[in-house]
Amino acid sequence: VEVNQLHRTGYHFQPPKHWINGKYDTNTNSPMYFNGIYHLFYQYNPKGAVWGNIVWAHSVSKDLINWEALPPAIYPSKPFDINGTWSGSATILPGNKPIILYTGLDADKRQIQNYAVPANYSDPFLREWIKPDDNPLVVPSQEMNSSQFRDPTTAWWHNGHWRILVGGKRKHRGMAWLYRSIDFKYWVKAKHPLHSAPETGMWECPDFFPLALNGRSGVDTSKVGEDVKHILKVSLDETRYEYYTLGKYFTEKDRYVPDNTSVDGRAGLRLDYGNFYASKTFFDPSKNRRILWGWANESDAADDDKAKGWAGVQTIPRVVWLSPDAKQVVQWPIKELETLRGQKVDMSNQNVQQGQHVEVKGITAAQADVEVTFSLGSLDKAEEFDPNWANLDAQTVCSLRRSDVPGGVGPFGLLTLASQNLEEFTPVFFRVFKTKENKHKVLMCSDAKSSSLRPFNEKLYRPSFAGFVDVDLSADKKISLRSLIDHSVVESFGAGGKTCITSRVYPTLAVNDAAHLFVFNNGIEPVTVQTLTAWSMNAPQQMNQNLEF
Ligand code: DQQ
Repeated sequence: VEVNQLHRTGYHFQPPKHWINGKYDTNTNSPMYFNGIYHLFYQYNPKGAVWGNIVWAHSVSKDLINWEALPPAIYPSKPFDINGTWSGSATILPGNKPIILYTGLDADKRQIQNYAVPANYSDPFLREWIKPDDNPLVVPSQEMNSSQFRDPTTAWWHNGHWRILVGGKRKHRGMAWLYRSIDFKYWVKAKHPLHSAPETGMWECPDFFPLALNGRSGVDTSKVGEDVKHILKVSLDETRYEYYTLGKYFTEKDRYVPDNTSVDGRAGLRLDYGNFYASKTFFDPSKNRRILWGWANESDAADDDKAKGWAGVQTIPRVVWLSPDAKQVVQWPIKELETLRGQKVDMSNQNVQQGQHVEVKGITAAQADVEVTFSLGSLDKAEEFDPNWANLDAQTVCSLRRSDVPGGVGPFGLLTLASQNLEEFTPVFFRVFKTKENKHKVLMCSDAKSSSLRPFNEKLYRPSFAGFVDVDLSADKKISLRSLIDHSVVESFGAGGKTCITSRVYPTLAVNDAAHLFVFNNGIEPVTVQTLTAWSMNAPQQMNQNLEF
């Protein structure tokens, strides 16, 4: 078992050690801020190595980095949730009163929407939650499939009514069912869903929120008006990826219409092009920001998870805001993460020629934070973007042009979790293409294919995750990359957070002190590492030392 613990993360949120004799499905339920404390609720199986028995595990923190585990907040106990307490969201009601909406599975295994409230509002940690007997609040209507109706959102208030979305599907159409209430108790289904899209299947964990058109500050979930744009994010059950659209929320009709630059379905934008699912955002009024949190489940087999006694990590919380052109969301790890930075090394004006890799020495490369800016002399040698690829997604293009395939401008980037002689490595890199219209197209990849020497016949998912990066390199010919490396997870942020990719990997050689970090270039055009700073990352502390438990 010792070997398997090599992949346990050092600074990402995982359920605490003394609870690890089971399988953890840490799909985010509902992050929330209340009276100086952040709460994370997550889906957790306390009983065994397979998915099931889902309860709402509960952890609290003062800084979103150092966590303390509390007893589960919600677990099956009443007729309206006896078969399961599934995902949901928190809302802070007027008078500073938190309330949770969650999906219960009743005796007939119907998915119904319930509420829970704190037993004692003056307990700073809100340890105990009550599920009143007037539950459920919302049941599936005749037209609905009662096993495809779940994951209520945070409520927003407008013009005398509270509103929530519940995820669902009709035939193969993904649905964001809309409900309204005056008193938060009596809910009425709106005639039309807020939004829906064909051929997307069940919409799990919908999230609907506004972002300011100017600046990076977050706004309350109920904010509407000309100075915000709305985002609708959904998690697709069948394909296990998420996408989001940006659009306009027409409050009179209670309809959301995505912008024409923003599409539903397979070609949609993603908050993260890697292993990232069931994400949720919340507004943090203490720091005026909107924070996004996702779940990165395992890429190994169920037997591996049983052997290591745990599965699933939370990504580092990210601040989200709108790009200046309002065409996408931009993300960056919360500032508080920097308190874990330890030993630091720098590199500057380092030239990297085709075929070269340069080691970044002096940090714990298995547990690190790296920020780098690459500068390119010219884009002239960029290889042509094959017109046959026009309908391929970025991931497929990356699998055709991996980090060891030489190019014109790029591939260049980082080799993370690399063994000394590169038997194993997870490259995170850019490749610049030229299109027929003489425009540049930038591909960012985080490729798990070469991440582990474990045989390919083993059930280890090693995808070449990738996304395009919407940047114009022609002006300053620079692009930045940040990677959070943590034993079995690499979370990367391209071009200041325009394209984000999380990979889960399981190296056999590149572990602990035997893991290395390199900068590399496999393109004809030389690349300069203008600046690079890398830090060893410390482990967070158990918070009860500071929090007087
Ligand atoms: N898992 C939950 C559901 C949600 C899905 C059950 C997301 O509520 O739809 O644990 O992973």
